[in-house]
Parts: sequence; structure tokens; C-alpha cells
Amino acid sequence: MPLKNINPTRTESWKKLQLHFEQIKDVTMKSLFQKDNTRKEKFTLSFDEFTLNYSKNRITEKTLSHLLNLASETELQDAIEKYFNGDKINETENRAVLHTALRNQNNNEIKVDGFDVMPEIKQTLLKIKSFSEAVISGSFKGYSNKKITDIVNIGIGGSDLGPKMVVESLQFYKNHLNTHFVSNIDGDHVSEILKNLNPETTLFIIVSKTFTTQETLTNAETIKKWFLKSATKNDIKHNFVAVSTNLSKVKEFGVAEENIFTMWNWVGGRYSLWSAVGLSISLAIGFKNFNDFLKGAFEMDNHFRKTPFEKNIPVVLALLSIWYNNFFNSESEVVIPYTQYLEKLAPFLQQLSMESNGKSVDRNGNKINYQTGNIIWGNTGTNVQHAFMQLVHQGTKLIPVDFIGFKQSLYGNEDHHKKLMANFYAQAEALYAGKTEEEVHLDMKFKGDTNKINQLLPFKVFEGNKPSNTILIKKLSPKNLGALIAIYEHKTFVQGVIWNINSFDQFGVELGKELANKMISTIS
Ligand code: G6Q
Repeated sequence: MPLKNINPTRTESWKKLQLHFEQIKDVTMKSLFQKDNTRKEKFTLSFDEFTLNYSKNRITEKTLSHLLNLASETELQDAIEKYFNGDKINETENRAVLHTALRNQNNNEIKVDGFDVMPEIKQTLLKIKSFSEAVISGSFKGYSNKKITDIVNIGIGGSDLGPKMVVESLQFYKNHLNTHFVSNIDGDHVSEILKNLNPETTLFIIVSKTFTTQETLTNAETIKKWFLKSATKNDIKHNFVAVSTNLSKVKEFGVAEENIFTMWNWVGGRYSLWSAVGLSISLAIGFKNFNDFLKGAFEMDNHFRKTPFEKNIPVVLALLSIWYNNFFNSESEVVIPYTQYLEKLAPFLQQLSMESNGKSVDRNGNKINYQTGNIIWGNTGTNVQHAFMQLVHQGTKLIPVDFIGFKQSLYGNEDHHKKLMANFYAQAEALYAGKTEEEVHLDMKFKGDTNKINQLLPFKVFEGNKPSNTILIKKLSPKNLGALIAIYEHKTFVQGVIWNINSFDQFGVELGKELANKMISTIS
């Protein structure tokens, strides 16, 4: 069954939210904290090793209750069940949306067109396991019978961003294999990667759901030519594997049948890192860690599916985001992890959210007259404090922030970690509290700058009242990373349901693919 078609702006709760917005838009969070000393506890949620503190948002209990009613009026619970059950909720492509099945660790059946997809998923997982173990242990060898030392993932978009982000984020758990990613059609990208590689000891994974993507096929052909300078066609089967739904095209390329990992059209590219698209992850950190990563996502799936909306982390994050996007008209959201490992999280979330929810027609195909997809951006703290945070603190735009921090560092350097976390908390506090004229005045006086007060005072004032969420996680483990990604996947889903759009097609991306192929003949 498709999702219901409910225009959110015609619901009672939307109208109430509009009225409520007028009353609350100038209220300061400081005054709300002063009135209620239980606010922090009230607006804190926990899940396993995660704590979400969303008390520094421009909301009251009333706001939350209207937002929760909006979720009920747009029939979110019904949508969640359809999402997990394999209903064809991607209507424009007539497809189910089942990335959650890829990490399902229950023994239930999940049917698409009457067929249970779980046996095939489990089989593919077993294949990922045995292949990863063989490559890591060295029993799988390259064409000249040498052990594999390097892995190159050839893919783009959903076939690149997810695995690349996870491999980099979990590098603490990495084994001896060096992992590289080629995505851009820019020939310099592939040349830079190939220049240090030995064809005998490198394993190439061509990842393309369609196996028709210009960038990936061009890079794969270039790499094949380079490989054939020292090897023969017959050797391709030793050093090339592929992940795709398009088996005939993969075979045409020369990949041996036993080296093909299947995927399914009910997994969208940007949601596919849980499938064999994540083979490079399993190779880099071993299957056990890969399985923990799936487990973390599975546990978050259960939380999302079964927890009442007011205690449901992805639902609450999505509702807050809608509150700012549709009522405060804030256009973007910034995500700032306080760990260098998550440097690639923002580009990954950009694709996840912006490709999914960058839509301007509703599920009926009608043009919509309200805002949808947010612009997502970010980078790691503390680096961003020395860069774009200026605009978030003192610019003219309201930009809600997600701060992501970890209680423990991985190498246990306490001195660094204390300082890192001091910055993590200080940024949220500064955005919230700001700095009043009186405070600036006092501060300057205290520092002996009395003579400059008249000149500098307005520049040193911080309005404050800038919203942020803090997501505090015990430590960056494969399991917790899986859960973190699943939070954002489900947040994206909830937003799409409420905005009444199809989050799972991507005609905008496909346009680029078509145009590039057409233009090629016109470029001399
Ligand atoms: C993801 C997008 C897009 C896609 C790439 C690669 O949701 O549709 O980023 O993943 O265009 O496509 P192939 O995997 O088919 O090469």
C-alpha cells in the first residue's frame, strides 16, 4: 500500500503551530529555563549509549504537543509500518524501500511482491563474510598469487559516500588493508590513486547499482586498461569484484560470476551502505565489526518503530527540524561532530537528506507551497569554531545545530578529550546564552578596555537564543555509528512523510546523468 496523501498545511495542528509560532517566536530559551528547572530532564531522551538533549530549542511543551499531533494527523505510524513491511512506498519507481531489511536481525519474513527477501539478504551477508575473511587472511590472492594489500572502491554518490564515510569514521578498527575510493570522473582522481598501487596486490570493487553510471564505468574501464598493462584478461577474475543489480552488464565487463555481489532495486543508493555496497567496510574493519554496525542500525530501527513519538529520537529530531524549517523559515541545518573521525559525516548526510527531501511536488504530483528539504552542511568541531561558526553565532540567519560528541576518546588521551568536550559544551551554551550588552560592558571593563567600550560594544554582543541539539554518545564504535546513521535515515523519512513527498526517488540526480551523456558528443 502506498503512503497516505495528507497535505500537512491543511491539518489542524499546522494551523495551531502557526498561531503558536506567533506567540513564541520572540520568547527566549533563557526565560523558559528560568521558569522551569526540570526543562533539561524534560527535553532529554536516551537510547542505549545515546543521550539527546534537545532542551536548547525554541520550544515549549505546547510546541512539542502540536508537533506530535502533526505527526499523528499525517499518519506517521501507518507510514512507519509500511516502510518496514516492504510496501511500495516509493510510488514513482514502484518500489519498496527496505534498507531496514538489510540489517534486520529478527527471523521474520519481509515480503516484496509475495517473496521473502530475507533469505537472499542472509546469503549475501554470508558471502560478504567469507569473502572479507578470505581477503583479510590472505587466502584470497591476486592474479600473481600474492596477498591483497589495497582495496579500491569504484563508485559514485550512494555507491561511494556511505562506504567512504564509514571506513574513515571507523579507521580505529581498521586492519592492514589500505582502502581507497575513486568516484569523480576527473581523470586526475583515478590517476592519483593508481600511481601508488601495484596491480598484483590490489582488489578493485566496482560498485554500481545500475552499472550504467558514466563516472563509475569510465573509471572502471581506465583501471581495467591500467591493469591489463601488466596482467591478462583472464586475470580480471582475481582482482575485480562488483556489486550491482545489473548482472549481465557486470559479466560483460569481465567480472567472474562468483565475484558478483547482488543488490536489489528496493534499496536506494543513498541507503545502500548496509548491503554489499558496504563490502569495502567489511574488508576494512572485518565482518564482525561490519555486523556490529548493522546491529546498531537494527537496534535504532526497533527504537524508531516501537517507541512512542514523544520519546522517539528520530521523530523528535525530525519534528524540531520541521519547526525551524516551516515556521521560523530557517533554510539550513549544521551538523558538527566533535571527533575528527566523522569528517565525512556532513557530505554523507547532505546526500541522504537533500537527495531524499529536495522535492517540490507532493505525492499526488501537485506543486507544493511550503518548504521541504533543508540544506545540510557541517564539519568537525573544534575546526569549525575557527571558521564558519562566526556566522552561526552572529550572522543574520537562524541555523539550528546538531552537536555530536563522545564521552570517551578512542586512544584515551584525557587531556585532549577534556578540552575537546569543553568546546563541545561551550558552543551550545554560547549559542543559547549569547552575551548581552551589560555582560560585554562588564567584561571589557574587567579587562581594562573601558576606553573602547563605546566603539566596540555592539560588535561584541551575541544575541543568543540560537537552537541546538546535543547528541552525546558513549564512544565511537561500529555499533554506535550504525545507530547514528539510522537516526538520520529515519529523521529524513519522517520529514518526507510529514511534507507529503516521495523521499525515495531522485529524478534531479538522474537528469544530470542523462545530460552528461547527451553533452559528450558536443564537446570537442
Ligand atoms: C543515490 C543516488 C545516486 C546513485 C549514484 C550511483 O541514492 O541515486 O547517488 O547512488 O548515481 O548510481 P549507481 O550505483 O547506479 O552507479
